[in-house]
Amino acid sequence: MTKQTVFSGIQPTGDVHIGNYLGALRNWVALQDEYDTIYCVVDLHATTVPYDPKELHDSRILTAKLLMAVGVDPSRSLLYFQSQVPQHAELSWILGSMTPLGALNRMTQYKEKAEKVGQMLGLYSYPVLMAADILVHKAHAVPVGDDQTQHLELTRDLADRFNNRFGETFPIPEQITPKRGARIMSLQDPTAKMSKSDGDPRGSVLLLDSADTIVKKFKTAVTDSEREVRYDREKKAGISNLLDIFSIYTGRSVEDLVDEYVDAGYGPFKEAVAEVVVGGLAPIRNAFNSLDDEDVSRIMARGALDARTRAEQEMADVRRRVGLGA
Ligand code: ATP
Ligand code: LTN
Repeated sequence: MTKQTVFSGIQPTGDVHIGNYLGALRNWVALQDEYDTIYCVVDLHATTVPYDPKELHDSRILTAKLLMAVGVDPSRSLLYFQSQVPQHAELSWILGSMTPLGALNRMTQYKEKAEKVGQMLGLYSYPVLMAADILVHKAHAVPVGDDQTQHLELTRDLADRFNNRFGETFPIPEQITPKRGARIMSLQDPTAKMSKSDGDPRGSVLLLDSADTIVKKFKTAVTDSEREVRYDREKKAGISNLLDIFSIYTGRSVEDLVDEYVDAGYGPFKEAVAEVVVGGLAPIRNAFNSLDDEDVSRIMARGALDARTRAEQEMADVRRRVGLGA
């Protein structure tokens, strides 16, 4: 049987943090065994907010390198830069003509970002380009954190509209989110998600942070004024977030961890969480240090070549269906 296709993307907007890893990237790695996996550094998406060209350029390679360091294996997954495969932008245009403005007006990510950077067309149509990323590969499943649910819903809606109008073309893609870790919160504001664009760098633990930095970040993590370590996402968002992270990194259940740490005090509890995260990130840092930028660039160029060939086959079919065939 042919394998089903998995597609996902990450923006090269800065350093990758454990939220990205626990919510999405560890699934990217795990899915390589069973699926035909296609992963993309979505650099066109990164141009929808103000940026510095030199920084974007560096960030693309850094992100690609980090993906390889966490275990995305270019011999098993197709890995490339979105801007090097023009079929993404082409399909985005076609889907744009089928996208009701009402759907885009509801996007919470747009509202939040537009408030910071202004109402821009690229930012507004960002979810249409994301749908095109997924559909240009006829993907069946998309591993992402839960902040992407609304975008995935639009993707499914557009696939469905296209299929109804032009005939069965796209599978309706499923979202894959982990049971625990789908939304890791900021260490400084446990009511907001950990984010690359968070103003306060202490809120995010980066994959390449040193052991000292990680320990400091956990030590200063915002919690609450009680003493008891227990899980309550509403009343104890900070502690619950730390328990989630602890549980994922140790493979132990939250109940088990609460049993052990309920009366330990927040200080020793935070130290224990920091220790397992430091241990968990060490292999990623070692792998990162052994990668060479030029090799990474070569691998990405090769990936773009293969991705263009695949995407062009799908686009030839799409063009024919919509009346733009050769
Ligand atoms: P930005 O802050 O620039 O919007 P980001 O940190 O949200 O960036 P993205 O590149 O947009 O990162 O996302 C990459 C992947 O990581 C997506 O699948 C997204 O859902 C996931 N992700 C991002 N933040 C978190 C988080 N705090 N918890 C779990 N998953 C997350
Ligand atoms: N919107 C996503 C990044 C993204 C993506 C995609 C994820 C762009 N295109 C396609 C999955 C599939 C984000 O902000 N995290």
